[in-house]
Amino acid sequence: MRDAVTTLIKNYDVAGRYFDRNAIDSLKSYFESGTARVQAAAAINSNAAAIVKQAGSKLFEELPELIRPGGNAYTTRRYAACLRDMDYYLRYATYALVAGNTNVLDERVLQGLRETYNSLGVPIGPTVRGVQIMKDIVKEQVAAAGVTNAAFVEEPFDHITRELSEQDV
Ligand SMILES: CCC1=C(C)/C(=C/C2=NC(=C\c3[nH]c(/C=C4\NC(=O)[C@H](C)[C@H]4CC)c(C)c3CCC(=O)O)/C(CCC(=O)O)=C2C)NC1=O
Repeated sequence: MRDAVTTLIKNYDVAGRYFDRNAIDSLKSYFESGTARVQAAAAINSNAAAIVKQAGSKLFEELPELIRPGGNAYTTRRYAACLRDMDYYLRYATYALVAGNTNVLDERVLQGLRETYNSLGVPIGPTVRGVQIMKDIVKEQVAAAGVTNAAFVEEPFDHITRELSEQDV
């Protein structure tokens, strides 16, 4: 599992080079956004259950067929599994936010996920929509907590969306 700093060190070490101007700039920007990243994570943590619940309600309102007979989130067990997945995405997104790097998502969440979803018939499109809805709620919450310049909040959610949507080659 890597973060913004260890990733940079790894890349420069492989080349046997001292940090150059680009490296210093990216380190600066990571550390300058550090407090805001931690504040954003704190704002998410204290509202996590509500964020997941709200995102789920909005998703099922938009796509009610998911929770009707024949829908993948139909039955209490599958409904709960769906919200649990959303909770995983949110929790790991906060780790990635603090790390300034999406590697933790690749290693702990996304690896093999598409195959699992495909074998269980979990629809990817609606899952992606759920993640996007959650991103919007998170952005509102983080802004409401007074964190400015929080554009970095989008990154982990967009990464999940991108990786899940990726077509097999
Ligand atoms: C921490 C990393 C991690 C992830 C990401 C994860 C996902 C994950 N989601 C699963 C199931 C599931 N995932 C969903 C999710 C949904 N169905 C829908 O219609 C919606 C679109 C969507 C919610 C947004 C559902 C309904 C199941 C149960 C499917 C089934 O058993 O038939 C399963 C199969 C095993 C199980 O049911 O627990 C896994 C492994 N597990 C992990 O350990």
